[in-house]
Amino acid sequence: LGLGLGLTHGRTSGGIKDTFLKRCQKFNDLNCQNVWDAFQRAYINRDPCTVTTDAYDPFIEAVSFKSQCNRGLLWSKTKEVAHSFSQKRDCLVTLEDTPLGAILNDLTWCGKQGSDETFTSGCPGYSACDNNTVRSYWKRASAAFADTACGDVSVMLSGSIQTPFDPNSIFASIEVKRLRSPKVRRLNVVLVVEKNAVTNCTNGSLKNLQNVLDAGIGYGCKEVTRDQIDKCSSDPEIACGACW
Ligand code: DVN
Repeated sequence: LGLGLGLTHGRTSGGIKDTFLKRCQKFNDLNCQNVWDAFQRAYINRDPCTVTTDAYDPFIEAVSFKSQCNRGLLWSKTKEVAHSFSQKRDCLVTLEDTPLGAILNDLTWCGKQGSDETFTSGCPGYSACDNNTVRSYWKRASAAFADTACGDVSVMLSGSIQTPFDPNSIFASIEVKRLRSPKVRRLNVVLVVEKNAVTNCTNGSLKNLQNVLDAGIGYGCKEVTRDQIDKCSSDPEIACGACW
């Protein structure tokens, strides 16, 4: 295993570049070699704990975004259910359905001082340091995605935890702050309640969410079961607006 793949020293730079380019090429309007070059410039030859969100600005610019009026779907602690819905129905779009999210979803990468390579193992863990190469990327990409939101925005939160609106999440600390009235009209919380639900739309953290929303942005919350979401994902006859 790993023979010929350059894995001996934790290097799979061929591997991640191939994955990156393959994913990128699905988006026809991108010059993927330029996009890869801009991406690499953020972290190459740097200590992997010193990559700031700003370092990704040139990459973000190279991958321009369409705005997502009335279709933006944010999520927090609901990664799997949010994507299972957005991948089947085109009425809601997550960051991971756009190039910035799709190209890097589930990948790990970092650089090293004195090297021009991309490493995919031996990188510091997500919470190991503030300016973590991968975490800084998701913060920056999430900010860019939230900036494109307009009209009605949806967010799937989890009813299986005590604090569905977690102040430490990217949703709370980055995305919500960038939703501005009047461009964004309303935030609709879809609180995903499974059999093990511990809370509902009266949850205290959701009160905090309403309090931090920009004045003028409307708010709604609905408790929706996983079954309802799955039914709607798999039945295109159900109008999206009637899903919940
Ligand atoms: O709205 C979404 C989307 O736009 C996104 O980029 O930001 C929002 C989701 O971020 P969030 O609000 O912080 O939600 P989560 O569920 O707390 O974390 C999101 C993701 O960050 C996780 O799914 C993790 O990705 P992974 O490991 O499944 O590829 C990652 N993450 C968070 N904490 C982590 C972590 N990865 C590793 N270790 C951790 N401690």
